[in-house]
Amino acid sequence: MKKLSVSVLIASALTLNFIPVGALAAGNHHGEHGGTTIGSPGDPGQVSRTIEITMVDNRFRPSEIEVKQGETIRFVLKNTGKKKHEIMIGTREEIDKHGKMMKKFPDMEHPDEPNMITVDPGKTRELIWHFAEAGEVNFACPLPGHFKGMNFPGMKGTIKVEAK
Ligand SMILES: [Cu+2]
Repeated sequence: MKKLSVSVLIASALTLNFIPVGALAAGNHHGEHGGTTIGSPGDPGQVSRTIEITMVDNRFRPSEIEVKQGETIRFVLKNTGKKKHEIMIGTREEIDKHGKMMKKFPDMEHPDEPNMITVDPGKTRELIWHFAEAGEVNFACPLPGHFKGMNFPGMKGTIKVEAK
């Protein structure tokens, strides 16, 4: 029974964490926040181009990516490492917040989110994202040990969104 209560706690932590990410993205999309916006989940029928990213233990290659405002990118994530990796697209703050939660619950499994997927070793998966506004969007693998925070070296990267 003890195990059950731990799962419930983790499930609540997840729900609490994921709601603000979606809410923030939606808010930005409607221009309510100004400043940096991460964009929104992309429509597979509107893909402008494909960018391949390789996940190794523990880096993204490449880690610096450039896109143009308005583009919808199909990211093809190939995990050539021996460990499971994730990619989370977000602002620096969102990623750091999620990384801290992962440290508290290192063994948790979570379902895919529009801005976050897990890729098992040897597997390739896709994430489609629309970049609505110019600026900087960040990504990272928030798993403990892979990433210490956006201000530290680790499994993270930057997407520069060039103005139209
Ligand atoms: Cu990783």
